[in-house]
Amino acid sequence: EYDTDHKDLDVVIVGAGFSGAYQLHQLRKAGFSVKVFEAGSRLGGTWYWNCYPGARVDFEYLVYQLSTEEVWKDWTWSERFPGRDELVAYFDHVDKKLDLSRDISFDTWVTGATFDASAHRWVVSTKCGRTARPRFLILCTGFASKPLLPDYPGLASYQGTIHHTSKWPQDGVELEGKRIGIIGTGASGVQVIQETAPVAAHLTVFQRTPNFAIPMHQRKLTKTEQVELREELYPIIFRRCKQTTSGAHVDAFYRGLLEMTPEEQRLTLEDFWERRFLAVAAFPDVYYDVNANKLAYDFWRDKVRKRIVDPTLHEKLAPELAPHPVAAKRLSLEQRYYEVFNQRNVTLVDLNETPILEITPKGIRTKDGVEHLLDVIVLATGFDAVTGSISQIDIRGADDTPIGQKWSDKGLSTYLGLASAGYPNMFFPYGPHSPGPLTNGPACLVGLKSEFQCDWIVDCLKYMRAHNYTRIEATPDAEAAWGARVEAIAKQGAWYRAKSWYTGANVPGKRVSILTFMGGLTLYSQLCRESAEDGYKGFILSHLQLSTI
Ligand code: NA7
Repeated sequence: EYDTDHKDLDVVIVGAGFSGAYQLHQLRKAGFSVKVFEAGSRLGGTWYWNCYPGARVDFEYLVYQLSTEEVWKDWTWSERFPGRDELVAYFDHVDKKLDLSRDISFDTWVTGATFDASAHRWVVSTKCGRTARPRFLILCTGFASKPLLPDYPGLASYQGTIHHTSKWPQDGVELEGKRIGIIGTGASGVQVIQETAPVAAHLTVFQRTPNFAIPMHQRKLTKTEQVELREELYPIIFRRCKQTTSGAHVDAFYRGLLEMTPEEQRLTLEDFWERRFLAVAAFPDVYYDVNANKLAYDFWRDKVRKRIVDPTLHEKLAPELAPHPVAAKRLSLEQRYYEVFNQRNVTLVDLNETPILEITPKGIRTKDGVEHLLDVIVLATGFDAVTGSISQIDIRGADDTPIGQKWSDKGLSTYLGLASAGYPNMFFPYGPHSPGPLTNGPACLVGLKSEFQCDWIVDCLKYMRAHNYTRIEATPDAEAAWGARVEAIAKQGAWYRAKSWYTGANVPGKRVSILTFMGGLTLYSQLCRESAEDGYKGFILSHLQLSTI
């Protein structure tokens, strides 16, 4: 039984965060009929779900927004790095300006999609029973929508309050005066630790690997920045975002550290630490050369140690030797994170010395026999990132293989980080093998000259409409070549030398391979454009009638 409304749809989009919202707007403008299925109750994607205390974007407001003029013209940000509530309010503004909600079905979790090769349509099913048969399926599911939950014994017996950061209750959790335990010190952990420490009766941080966090330099925006500079500056900034490797308005990379004299190194590192983008990771050789990486690490370690009063904590939070190279994991930005550990109500438990044995009804028991009594446990344990967002949906292509199975049996394979062979008429902006998760998200999705993903997809669909094509599918050869390119770029850097979500090594049992295109946005957009200009080279396009003969 198909929803009559949705019978002849051109496109179903899954997810209504930045990519889903923008994709919907652009496709509608191009005359396609589109519906969005969104699991949350409101627009915002990751910003709807991640409502834990302290959640905040770690890209600057200037670039972390849509460059669509009707949206930015009358929106005023308050802080340099906006918090979650401000981002959700921004999405309400986006919704109002672009009139998106009328085509979005909220509280609608997509369970599966199967490609009907006889009709060149997807059959999409949802938990609430809604179905649709669109020509195209666009997965705007983000890179962090499948939480990674630890499987400690006794988890179900815990009688206090326990939540993963990305599944935090929308109406909040009482934290004031509570004994709080936080497992995980990634980006989410750092933020929730900073926010919780001032209000907790006691905070226990369970750390496995120290975070190499760098200063956020957060501040309120001035009136001039908010209003007067907007008209003048934004168009320049947005144009600039399309020309940098990171999709931010400033070049992510400066000169190599090893090209400088020791004095120059020191002055430059100090300067970047105090005010610039990426701080110690802003130098290209940090990614490729162990000596440059060590210089950056030593500088970071010495800076951080100065902020921690108890010398026994130095080795835990900023060890003498780096446990993995700087920037092999995604950098986190902090605001007084290290000072938290100078507070009397905060304890750090090093899980390498005393691993967690079990969760008890009252708290967490570690290997030294201590039972840490806790009213609230926060699981800041991250995600089955990038591929997990897609493979958690039962997506079956032309030969009925679930995409998760294809990727776990044969390894991750995509073409241009946008499509996968065997899954026709399906695209995934901001997904596996694309630069998305490593760059400024909105810039990766929005292109002024159709360089980037969502606009590239709109152009592709327009091209197909103009030529009466009804099916597009990446070829296995193009996919193999893309995979080899993504792998070769990644191997030049340090990413395989840390266990992180960049490679899937953070998820027990997950096949380890680079999940993200590490070559930067400029190269990526050039390669996507070349395929399009060559009649979508690497894809096979066909007509329904021809293929059914
Ligand atoms: P991350 O960055 O993957 O961090 C997860 C943290 O949780 C990290 O410190 C992990 O330690 C720790 N972890 C994970 N599983 C366990 C178990 N079983 N026991 C103890 N500790 C554990 O996720 P975030 O949510 O912080 O950030 C994800 C991205 O979202 C981030 O990069 C931003 O781009 C936004 P580990 O380091 O693996 O030893």
